[in-house]
Amino acid sequence: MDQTDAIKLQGIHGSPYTRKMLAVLRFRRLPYRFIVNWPQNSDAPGNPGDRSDLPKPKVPLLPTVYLRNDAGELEAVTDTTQIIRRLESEFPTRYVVPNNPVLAFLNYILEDYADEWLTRCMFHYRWHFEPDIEKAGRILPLYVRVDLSPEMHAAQAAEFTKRQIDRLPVVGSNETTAQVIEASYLRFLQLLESHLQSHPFLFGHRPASSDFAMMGQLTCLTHFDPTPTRLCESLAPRVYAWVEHLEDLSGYEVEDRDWLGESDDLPDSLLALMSEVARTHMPQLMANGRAVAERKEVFRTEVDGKAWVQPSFPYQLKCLRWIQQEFRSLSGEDQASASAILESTGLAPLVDYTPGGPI
Ligand SMILES: N[C@@H](CCC(=O)N[C@@H](CS)C(=O)NCC(=O)O)C(=O)O
Repeated sequence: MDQTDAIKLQGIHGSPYTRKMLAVLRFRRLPYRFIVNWPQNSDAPGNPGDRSDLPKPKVPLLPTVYLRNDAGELEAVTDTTQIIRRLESEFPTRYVVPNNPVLAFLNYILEDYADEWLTRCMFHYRWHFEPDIEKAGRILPLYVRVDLSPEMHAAQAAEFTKRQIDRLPVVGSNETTAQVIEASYLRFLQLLESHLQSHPFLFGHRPASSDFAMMGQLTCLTHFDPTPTRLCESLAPRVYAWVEHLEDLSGYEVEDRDWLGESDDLPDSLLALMSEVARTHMPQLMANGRAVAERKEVFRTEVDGKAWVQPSFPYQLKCLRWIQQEFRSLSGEDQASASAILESTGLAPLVDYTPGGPI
């Protein structure tokens, strides 16, 4: 078996990152096998015993993708952003990273915003208001296994709901931040809606990894959880349709010239989305970076001019450093072009700031 064989991907329908990854595989026309539940659970329906030989990831996260390393051995790999980059280098068609390095860098920032900020909106709306809590608690355990007995279903719904609500503060949703998160979701919907009026995707006429990252979070926000779904239906009908559209783009034909051109002025609507990243994701990413570097367990800052407090999160310092590495890997000329865009959208501090010293 080699890399051209179907890629095994383990995940679950209620996981935004699983949906992001599946949509990328479909658009890229890479053959895959979607395994719901852990492969090691050999009693799960449709899960043959030989899957128990699959390697386990260092940190169990959804999705986990099984890929061959240079020695031909299967590895359990997590983190969709990195999996997507690895697949770009292994399969040379229907790329989802723009070929212009400056656009590729902007795409990286928007992907991080979706994966790390929009996911807060997702988790907050899913576990904050009663109708959303009730639906998620009742349905999500059945995504793992539909044939749970009524007793098991009731017990798992209660246990799962409690566990997720207890995790709300960990992802930064609390009484101080709730309104900031909700206002940012409304602005994001309106900004994306406005971009979609003249562009089918963020970077032109073909989808980029940041489109799929946003779509993944939106599968929950606009198509599962009742409160944010209602907001999307009334404020952003194009966004609602776009999410379904991105789910399966296997029949959507693309060419290199479908990316925004190098010489094109970037659309104002894309720049407005970048400014939104500067308004919300950037300040907390930087304050978190400082706190992790100084080994503080909690950080406080202002987001959109309002108080923000949450436990610090080492993974997000890595995210900040990865963004900065992407910037530094650009040529001098591309760095100058990217800097001009960062400057005009308020994002310049993102690459200038180095918590804990230079990389
Ligand atoms: N940055 C990771 C995040 C993946 C992630 O956090 N997945 C969630 C589910 S959506 C997860 O596995 N959480 C741990 C858990 O549910 O136990 C990625 O892009 O893949």
